Amino acid sequence: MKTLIFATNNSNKVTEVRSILGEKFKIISLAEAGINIDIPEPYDTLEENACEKARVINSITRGNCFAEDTGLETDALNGEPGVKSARYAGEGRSFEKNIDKLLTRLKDLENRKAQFKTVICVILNGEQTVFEGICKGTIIKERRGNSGFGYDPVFIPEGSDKTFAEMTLAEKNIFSHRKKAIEKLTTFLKI
Ligand code: ITT
Repeated sequence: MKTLIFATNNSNKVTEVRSILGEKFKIISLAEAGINIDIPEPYDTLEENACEKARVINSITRGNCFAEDTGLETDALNGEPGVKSARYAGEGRSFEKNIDKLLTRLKDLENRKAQFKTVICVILNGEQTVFEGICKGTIIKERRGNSGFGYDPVFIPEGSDKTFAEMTLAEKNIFSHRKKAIEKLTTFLKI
């Protein structure tokens, strides 16, 4: 079985990607690789940040790896929180405070359309390639559900009436931005 290091400190992402890949290939998280660093996300685009994370880990391990950067983009707020999704309400990176801020900013606005966008950057034998996955949907006014992470309790994907937080992982994977990006990665890796 092929193995790849997943350059993330977000254990929810690791769980989701493993559930998407099944037995196709083995993911090694940073914790499992014994790497304990806060990977920088200094740029204004998801692609640049995903590639920065992958490059940092590639330069430490000298091995094949991938990273992803994900953002929630709302129409009414011109793409906010976007690339700042993790730190929307400040450096504490609190999922709860981020949702509170989003709901406050969208209060009284009629257009609730939004999309999740995941950009994956893989470095294979020193070469960098990028893939994207998008999931369109709407932001509801109050939280529903306890599964998932981040903005899942307020996001309903197109084609469903449940929030991501009301779904099992398998259900989320039917719609998910991350699933779409990972499928492109597996096609590229021919596995
Ligand atoms: P790494 O950089 O270590 O991978 P992170 O949590 O900082 O972890 P991002 O920079 O991609 O990852 O942050 C995106 C934020 O967007 C994340 O912290 C969540 O709040 C949110 N997010 C990402 N994917 C999500 C998903 O599938 N469902 C809900 N919220 C999500």
